[in-house]
Amino acid sequence: MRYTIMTPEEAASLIQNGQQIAFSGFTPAGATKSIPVAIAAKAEAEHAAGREFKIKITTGASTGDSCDGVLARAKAVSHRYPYQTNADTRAGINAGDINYCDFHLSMMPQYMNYGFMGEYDWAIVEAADVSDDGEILLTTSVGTAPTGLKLAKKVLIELNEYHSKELRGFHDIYETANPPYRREIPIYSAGDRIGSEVVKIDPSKIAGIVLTNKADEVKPFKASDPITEKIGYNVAEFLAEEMKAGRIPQEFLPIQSGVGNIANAVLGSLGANPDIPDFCMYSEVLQDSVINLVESGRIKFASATSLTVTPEKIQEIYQNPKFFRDKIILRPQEISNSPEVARRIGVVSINTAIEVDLSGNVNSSHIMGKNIMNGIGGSGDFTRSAYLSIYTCPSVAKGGAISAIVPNVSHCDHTEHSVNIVATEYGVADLRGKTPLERAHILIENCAHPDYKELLKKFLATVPLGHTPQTLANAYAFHEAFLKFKDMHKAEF
Ligand code: 0RQ
Repeated sequence: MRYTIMTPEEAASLIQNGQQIAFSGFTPAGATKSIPVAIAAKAEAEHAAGREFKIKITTGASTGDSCDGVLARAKAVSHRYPYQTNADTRAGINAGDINYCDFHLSMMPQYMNYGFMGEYDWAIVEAADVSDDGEILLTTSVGTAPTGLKLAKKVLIELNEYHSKELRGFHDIYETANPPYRREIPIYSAGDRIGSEVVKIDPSKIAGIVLTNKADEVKPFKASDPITEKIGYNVAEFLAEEMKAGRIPQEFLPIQSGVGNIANAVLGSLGANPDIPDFCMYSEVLQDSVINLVESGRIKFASATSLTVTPEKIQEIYQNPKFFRDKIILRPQEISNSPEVARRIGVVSINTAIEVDLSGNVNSSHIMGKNIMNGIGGSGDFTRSAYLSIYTCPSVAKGGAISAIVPNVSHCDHTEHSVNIVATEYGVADLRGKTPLERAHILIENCAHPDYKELLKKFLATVPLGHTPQTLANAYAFHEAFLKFKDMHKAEF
């Protein structure tokens, strides 16, 4: 190999205070796991010596604890874009120590390309293989890695032998030109391949390679519980009814599904519903449930930007690459999440809400209007362009002290104009074509927890006449009650 093999510490010694780095990784598949640990140690040593040391970080989405976690704990991060799920990073953001900016994930590579993010000193990327002429075989995610590799002045690679070289053929690397030269993205069905199997860069940019052997830090799923199972069942029944009514074609439509336990349960229910035909995914993240359904033949094809699966599942894929290679495609996130493609192929989007208000506005990212949870992720990329946009959530959080159906969302990610369907364990609210007041009644009747129905109706009774059932004086009465008494039941109007 023509490249310099180095230790993580030698790689970290190249990184300077204030530099901007594009790391690979998406929820947290394909994230680097050795160099960031060494950068964090360097930061701690620099701080101990009384010197400043912080870096700016862009990733595809969340990374694992060996990237986001260690760097946050070492206070080594000045800026972080665009989505995270790490508890220490979240705490750093909410304490004002880390400057965070939350983007629609499809926009991240584009903002990098447009120059909106400034210059990239480094791309630090995990690979399964690197050729002497600069062909890089990515691992379990694509995310923003191709863009980072293109834009960065210098590149460091973690060559991770945990990942099989059989991944060749899973990726479809395609980059869009910047306007005014951009053409359509020529994807007309979820399985269309339009790019190359590898990322190609100038090999002279590769400053070094660190050899590793580490699994992705994908957390195991919580066992599904009766509430997530009921939400999944409700969504699957609703989609089956839509098909019977002729509003979804007999061929069915590609599904996008968010991350987490609810999303996993919804997919399990779709797979188990005999009235739903075998289907495709045009999504951003593929979790364990998708792999199970690919194996059983219920999912015919799955397109995404990351394979966020547990070590057991990735080993199943590596043991049978031939079976999976023509059923799974990993794309850059501006392609996996492209609103243009989602609108064209008619994606049914299913994402998770933190809270939904009586008009149908959805908050996916903030707690009590103030603290970030994770970020908007790709939910907005799909919701706004979906054939049918669905939001799911349990009707209450924190043991019932918080109602997910509130008079007014404390932060708005997806407006009433883009949200079609809301499903909780109690039922489904179909908001299509309904007035704001009709939506309020349907959400209370079909989705709210029985303990909150009367309170929500009481709120509605206080609103003055107008197009939207809202009153500024009481809009946040539920949230105020939680902040004051730790219980939304104590809301007063
Ligand atoms: O808190 O962890 O302390 O128990 O939020 O909630 O119910 O376990 O659900 O893991 O699916 O996460 C929206 C955050 C849901 C996630 C969100 C608390 C609750 C719990 C987690 P604990 P659950 P999930 C694809 C699409 C945005 C991005 C997106 C998300 C914790 O799905 O980040 O959709 N989505 N991207 O107790 C206070 C409320 C609450 C609340 C829940 N109303 N108030 N706390 N919680 N509701 C993925 C990507 O784009 C990469």
